[in-house]
Amino acid sequence: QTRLNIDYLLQGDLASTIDDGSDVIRGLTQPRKSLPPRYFYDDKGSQLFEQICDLPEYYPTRTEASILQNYGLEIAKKTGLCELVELGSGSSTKTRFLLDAYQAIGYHLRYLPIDVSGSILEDSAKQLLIDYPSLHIHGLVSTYELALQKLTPSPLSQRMICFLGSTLGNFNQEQCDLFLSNVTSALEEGDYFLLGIDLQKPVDIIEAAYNDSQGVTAEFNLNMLSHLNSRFGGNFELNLFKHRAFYNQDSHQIEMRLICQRSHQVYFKELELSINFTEGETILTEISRKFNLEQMGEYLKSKGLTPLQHWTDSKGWFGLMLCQL
Ligand code: AVJ
Repeated sequence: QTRLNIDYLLQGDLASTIDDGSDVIRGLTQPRKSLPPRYFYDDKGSQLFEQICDLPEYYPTRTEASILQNYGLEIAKKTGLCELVELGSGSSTKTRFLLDAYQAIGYHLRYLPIDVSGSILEDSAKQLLIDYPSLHIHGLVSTYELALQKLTPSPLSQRMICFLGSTLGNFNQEQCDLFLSNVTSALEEGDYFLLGIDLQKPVDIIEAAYNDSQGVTAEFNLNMLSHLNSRFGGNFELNLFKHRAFYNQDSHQIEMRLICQRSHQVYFKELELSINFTEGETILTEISRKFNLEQMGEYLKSKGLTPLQHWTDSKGWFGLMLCQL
């Protein structure tokens, strides 16, 4: 029995209905243009995101990592042996604190990392095999939606779906509702959901995290355009757009945009699509909502996920919530 399997769900027939660019067409033909954040994460974009995680201004990753390091064992003891499913696993760096904890108790884990970027998933899975000799890995290169549909019931143990890094913050309320119903469909009664959320805090701290002094976040934002160029035969010129991120205090969310610097047209060969841009027009590429632990607890409960316990850091900047179906 091999310890590593990777399925490429974005290459099959089923994938053609969700990876056909219809979301790009929809986003760019609206009066207020937007693009789905998942297009940040081609191989280059995943690398840039790793760089973001190390930036001095970008507090979420290291804050969440410290919580996982401090309370990983508590979580592992609480859930017992689990099959670990991780949505948006990326480099799986923070997840190692959980793997360490389960390993310390002596559990032989099955880990299912799910990510849209194949190269980062392959690289990190291979390294995990070396570092965790008893680990079995079944990776899925997939969107969350497709992966959650494809998950078969976990036969031998309970399952825990992990959604770290506050990626839930990328979803608006409607997308959040849909996402959580997909999550609960992939769980059975007694299974767990581990959620990491970035919490509300002073604006200057949040805005600095998305406007770093080295310009990595700007590069990450603009890279979505080169990804779309290569994926759909587009001719976006990156120097015709500028990065902007600001915190909307009414809706408690970072709004990240690309601002068009002069009027021009962009063409996507593979979509047979032309889009006009005017000077000053913006594309919304990401919202990153900042949450409140209590409200999130109520919301999760209303979705059938019972909050069991939550953990935070000394500043109360980031929250980790363990829920049970
Ligand atoms: C991976 C979605 C949690 O919203 O903070 C980082 C992505 N965007 N810098 C976030 C991101 C700009 C990140 N998430």
